[in-house]
Amino acid sequence: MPSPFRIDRLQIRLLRLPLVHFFETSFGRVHDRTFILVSASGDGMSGLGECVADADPFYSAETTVTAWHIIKDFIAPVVLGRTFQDPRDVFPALRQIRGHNMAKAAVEMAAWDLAAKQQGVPLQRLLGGTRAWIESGVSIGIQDSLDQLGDKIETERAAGYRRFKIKIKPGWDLDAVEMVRRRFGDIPLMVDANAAYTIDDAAHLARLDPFRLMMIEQPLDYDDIRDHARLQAGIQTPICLDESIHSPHAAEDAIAAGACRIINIKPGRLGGHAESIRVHDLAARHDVPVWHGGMLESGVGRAHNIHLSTLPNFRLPGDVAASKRYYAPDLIEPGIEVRADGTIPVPVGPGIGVTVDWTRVTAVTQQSHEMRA
Ligand code: OSB
Ligand code: MG
Repeated sequence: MPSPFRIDRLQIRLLRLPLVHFFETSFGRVHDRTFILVSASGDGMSGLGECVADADPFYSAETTVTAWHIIKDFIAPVVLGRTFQDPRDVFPALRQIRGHNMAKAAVEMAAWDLAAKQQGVPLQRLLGGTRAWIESGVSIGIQDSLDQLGDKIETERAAGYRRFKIKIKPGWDLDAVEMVRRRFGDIPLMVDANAAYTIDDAAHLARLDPFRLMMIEQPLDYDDIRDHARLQAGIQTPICLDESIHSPHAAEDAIAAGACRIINIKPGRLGGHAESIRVHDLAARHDVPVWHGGMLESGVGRAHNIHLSTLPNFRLPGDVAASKRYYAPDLIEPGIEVRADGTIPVPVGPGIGVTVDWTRVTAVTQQSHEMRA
């Protein structure tokens, strides 16, 4: 049962970490990630949250700079010195601030970690998750050649991953999928377009149907529901929405409209764990499976994602994979590892249950700001 906790100190740090391998989506290629790490303290303990906003407003409207501003000037004054009965009360307390879900989520998730640490229980216990492990899949970016894509899939298959997602865009779609099916047969395969198409591409996207993909993720615009419903009516491949699902309300609209058959949950996009649980529960009531997305998180955000992924309607392998695919070294020691059977064990310590390498954090910190009640 939740017990009250007070936040009397917030620290935000701007970090920059180089990626092990570049990551390319339909909106561009990145070689490193800049993000904000939030530390929320109370009663001598601290919780951590990671803000998934990027340096550029390409996946979402938020950026590291907007999130820094919103956390410092608007979220901190609301949460500092305040006693919360339950971490579920943090998101509603920020209701006056419109949007900025990624900024809110970073603070909200730090509050969940703090609350779980104060109670001495793993975060999954507070979230209502039960499984001791999660099923892991990989998201593979657009490569320089189809051969390079094939080789990447080969490597990830050998590592045991249970589902393969490839990024697509106009000009890198049918040929890529055809190559994967020819080279790897009937592996669990899906594609993610990150909003690269329009409804005028419906006939083109229908040509993916014969490849029996698990799903196509976010083919159309980031805030669209209506055209996704029209597209879904005309293709067999199930549509999964990512960018469009920014709230439980949006999820309800999407399900009601028939715009998707599967939902990708990212707590950063939704405003934190509490809102993610609401979307998870809503989807379960409609028999819509969910899976956990990823935002190239460091070990801190990754650990949060693992705990959330243990709720029962996370029925498909997610994008939560091993640290070493992204950062070497990661901010946590040891990093998140995937077992040979493609599963990741849930960290068992209090809170997110991972050990942060503070020397490493300090080495990659570009800016830091502390706020007290
Ligand atoms: O659309 O799921 C996405 C990464 C950055 C921004 C958006 C997305 C992604 C990924 C990578 O697909 C998921 C991961 O491996 O963390
Ligand atoms: Mg996506």
